[in-house]
Amino acid sequence: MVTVPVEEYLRPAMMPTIWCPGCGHGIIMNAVLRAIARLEIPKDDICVVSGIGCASRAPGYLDFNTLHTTHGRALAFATGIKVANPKLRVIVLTGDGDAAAIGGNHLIHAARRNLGITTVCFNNSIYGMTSGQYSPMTPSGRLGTTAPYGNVERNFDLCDLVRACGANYVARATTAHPRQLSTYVEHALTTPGFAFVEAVTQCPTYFGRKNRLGGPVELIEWFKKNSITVAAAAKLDPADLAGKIIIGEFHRGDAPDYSELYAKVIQRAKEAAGK
Ligand SMILES: Cc1ncc(C[n+]2csc(CCOP(=O)(O)OP(=O)(O)O)c2C)c(N)n1
Ligand code: SF4
Repeated sequence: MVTVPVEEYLRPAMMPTIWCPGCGHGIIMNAVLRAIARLEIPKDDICVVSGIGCASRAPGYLDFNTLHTTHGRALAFATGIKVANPKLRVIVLTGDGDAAAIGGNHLIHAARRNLGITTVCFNNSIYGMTSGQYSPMTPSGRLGTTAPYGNVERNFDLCDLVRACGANYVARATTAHPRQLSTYVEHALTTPGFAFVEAVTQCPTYFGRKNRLGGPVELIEWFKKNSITVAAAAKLDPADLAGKIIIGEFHRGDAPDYSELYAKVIQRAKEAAGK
């Protein structure tokens, strides 16, 4: 196995992390760093943006240009950064609450614009930082602080949503599949346009405990047992997919990147002004 050093991307002064023992967020952060290391992207070319939440603490530990913004608005800040400086590799690290609840509007429009931002959504199916309220990614029937008798809402399929909105790259893996996850982040970083990776992860402190699913090991085992590849899922009846986590690459398109189109607008404006 080839070892990829990621220490140079960390800020030791910010350690230890705020994450609970067994939280999956560190696995995702590691997968992102390994993808960056394999691509040998210079640190100064990267800008990592987050909102608020346990997941959104990740950029604080990373030695790139980083922005820890407001809850739900990571993609709004990232959009401004990318439009102002299209040469930057802009990466958004966000939670399922941050991206799909308060930030849902920004997510659909970022995907619709197909602006070249790589978004990694740390989906632990709950609001971790604020003690376990249900999120738009909490599966129906599951328990949360605000759903003590079971969540009656249906959860989004975030990959379906983002794909339908027009993103060029959409994939999902879990913390039980860290290498696959890292490969998908690498593909996301090398696909022009909006790229989205859903990383299904464990929150043993709230989701695991409230739903009596056990600790981190049991949750990872549960991901392994209940994951099914896109190819295998395509052969099954939708009813047989209830409760399953479909993993794999859902879409790789080549629709024009917003920055490309916007550069042409700038050119046309300059020509019209005789510059
Ligand atoms: C405008 C605003 N509303 C609500 C909050 C409270 N808040 C902080 S983090 C959070 C949810 C975080 O959940 P998620 O994004 O899923 O990340 P996790 O903590 O689970 O990793 C909420 C509701 C806030 N900080 N700002
Ligand atoms: S509360 Fe959950 S998501 Fe937050 S650090 Fe702890 S285990 Fe991770």
